[in-house]
Amino acid sequence: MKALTIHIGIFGKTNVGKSSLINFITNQNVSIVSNLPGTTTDAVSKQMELNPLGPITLIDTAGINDVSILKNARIEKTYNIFDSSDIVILMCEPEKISDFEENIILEAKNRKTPCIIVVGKIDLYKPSEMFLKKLKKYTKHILLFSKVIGNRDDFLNSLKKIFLEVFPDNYRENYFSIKNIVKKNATVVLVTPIDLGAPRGKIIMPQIQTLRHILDSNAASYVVQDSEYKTVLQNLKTPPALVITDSQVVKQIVAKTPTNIKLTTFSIIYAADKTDIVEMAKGAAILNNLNDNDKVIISEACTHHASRDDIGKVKLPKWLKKYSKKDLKIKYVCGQDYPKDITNCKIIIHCGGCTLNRKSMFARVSKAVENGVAITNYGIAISVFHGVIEKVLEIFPDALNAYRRHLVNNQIIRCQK
Ligand SMILES: Nc1nc2c(ncn2[C@@H]2O[C@H](COP(=O)(O)OP(=O)(O)OP(=O)(O)O)[C@@H](O)[C@H]2O)c(=O)[nH]1
Ligand code: SF4
Ligand SMILES: [Mg+2]
Repeated sequence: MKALTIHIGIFGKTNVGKSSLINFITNQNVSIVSNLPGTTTDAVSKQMELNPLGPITLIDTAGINDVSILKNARIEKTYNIFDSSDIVILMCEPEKISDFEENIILEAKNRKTPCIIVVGKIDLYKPSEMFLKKLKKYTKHILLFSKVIGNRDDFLNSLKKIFLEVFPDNYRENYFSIKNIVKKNATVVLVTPIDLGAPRGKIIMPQIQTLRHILDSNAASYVVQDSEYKTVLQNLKTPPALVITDSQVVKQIVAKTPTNIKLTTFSIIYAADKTDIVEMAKGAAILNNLNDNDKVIISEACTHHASRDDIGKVKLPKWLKKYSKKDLKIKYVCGQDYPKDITNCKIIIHCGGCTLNRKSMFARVSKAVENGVAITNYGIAISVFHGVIEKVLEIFPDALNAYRRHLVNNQIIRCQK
């Protein structure tokens, strides 16, 4: 799945050879190449396997110095790709580096994204030593490229070497791992109700990924619907190390679970794996302190046709109003429409973002934090609404403490007013 691949964005002025580069790397005609500046108008992405790194997604962008009428829209779209890129490839031609390229390097730096500079068209012009020395001030990762005289294997090997430097084997070490909680041979019960919202014949992505992580921990999973949960629990000889439930039935599942058994939700596990769980927990504290006319954004990362009991459009607004007892201004956004101006917003409640990669989710969280706006996710918010947040965050003490601390802060602020 695209969201789980390493994203590599290719940026640069029009006509420098970005599309030629993606075609060269993939050995396919993924993007149209022409000598007309502004040929690539919408970003084109292509997945490929680059072993031992695994699957990667290459994204060819529109040249950011596009002079057409649609310039601004294209530039905005291209800038959005910065947010999802795990690596930025800046393409330029020999001897041509200006404020424009420096700005791309700066955008990457601001996002702590590693940058590779690819100097193209070297069959036409040979880059001078002075020029290469200048580039080294920006990054140590510099590659020379020509689609005419270049050897694909050599180029891919050099590229791979850089990718492996940036993403060493242990690069996921700092990410949350279910292994921290579930040890070898332990049992985990997963509660996945098959309700109206469940896709026909499928298990949703956060549940599949959780299953995979449990397998990686050499532990065993029981996957049950909420209706069978109690029986399964009673039949187990030893209590499970952990119960992970769909957020929508969390209240019922907590009620059916002995207090000594650890319990959380798929959304919370997903938030820990994919984004900043502490920030999300902190953000959720605001749900206890909403006032009339506060603006709340419910944000979903993909578009879908809402069902009668759609979580984002129907259930969440209902729970939110009931819990806060306030007259809130709730705005629903989806897909790429993460609102630019969020300054007047009190809290963003975001979906799990299973179609977004980790970098994009972090970018969304950072944008909220930079603007002083609280952010949380569906699962955490639902657990607040159902009064089980302390239980489901128990296995993430830092997140639980952040929630409690922020709750106290909110209450102090409220008292001082
Ligand atoms: N000689 C030579 N020509 C190249 C090389 N790479 C690209 N070109 C040519 O440069 C022109 C622009 O190439 P593209 O790959 O379309 O450039 P782009 O950066 O994607 O351009 P936009 O989509 O307009 O932003 C085309 O005519 C290519 O054939 C190269 O390594 N050597
Ligand atoms: S991206 Fe968000 S809204 Fe879309 S399926 Fe995943 S969690 Fe649900
Ligand atoms: Mg192009």
